Amino acid sequence: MKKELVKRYENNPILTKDDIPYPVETVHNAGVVKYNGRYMMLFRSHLANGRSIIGIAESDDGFNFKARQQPFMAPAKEGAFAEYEAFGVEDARVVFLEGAYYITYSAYSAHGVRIGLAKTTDFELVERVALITQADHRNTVLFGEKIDGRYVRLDRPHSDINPWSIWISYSPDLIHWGDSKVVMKPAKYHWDEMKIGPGAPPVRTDKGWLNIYHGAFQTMAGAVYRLGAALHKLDDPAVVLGASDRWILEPADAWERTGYVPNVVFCCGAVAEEDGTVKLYWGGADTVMCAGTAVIEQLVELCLTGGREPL
Ligand code: BMA
Repeated sequence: MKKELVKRYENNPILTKDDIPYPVETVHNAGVVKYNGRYMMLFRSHLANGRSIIGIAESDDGFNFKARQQPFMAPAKEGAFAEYEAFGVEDARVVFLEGAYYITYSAYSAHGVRIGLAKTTDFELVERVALITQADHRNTVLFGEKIDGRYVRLDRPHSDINPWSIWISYSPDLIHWGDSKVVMKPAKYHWDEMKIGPGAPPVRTDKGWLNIYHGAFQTMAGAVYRLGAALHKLDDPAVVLGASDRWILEPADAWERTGYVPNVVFCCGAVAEEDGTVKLYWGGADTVMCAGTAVIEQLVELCLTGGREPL
């Protein structure tokens, strides 16, 4: 029998548009973090105009979520952010860092897509901090601690010469970023050959930072989005210690295979538990939210077994 690396929760999908108290078309690509022992989920929803907002749902067990009455983030109405969020806010990742919860999200506008950084301490008030990339960047995840005195992020710029790869950047203040360097590229004729991008904020393990990333493969029926795993060196995450040759999750359930965008599993959140497991959260077909559990040690071993060169 094929080894199941990610065990799907038996009652998937865990959140759908029918659970949301205001009109939305989809519920997907959510960042999840623990706050005061509870799980906070920041999920993306398409509105019926095709643009996205971010809602919030809460849970005691990480599987049964209840959405709040009001959205959490909608495009800013004034100031510098309004111009760059006019087409919507998408795919939030959230990480606890030095006493606050930082949210990186995609800000869409006529100028392209760039990354916004927002902050909350109570999941009631959310404060915009800065726009931290130019266009065309998406999928930016912050590490939950400073490394060698600097803040660190993985991100995913795009260019024709070097399509959709994973880069690393550093910052003294979370606002100004630089020293950027490519760390992982799509692999030729591999399940992730079309594009790759960071998924959940990296999970700290004793052997390295576990990076759950997404990869896309172009087929005659469109792209298939799957999840993979890579391990980055703890004190120098620009070094990829190993990357799994095989995917760890692919679209299989009916709600992952059909929906707003068919054949997509897309991860923006992972919560490491004290028992050595990690809860993974992914959008199914850009339509619903799903969850599953994996054993961290198994994912780490898979990365270290390697088989896929990072560059
Ligand atoms: C990517 C992003 C994600 C989405 C995925 C599949 O390019 O737009 O938000 O989940 O495509 O449609």
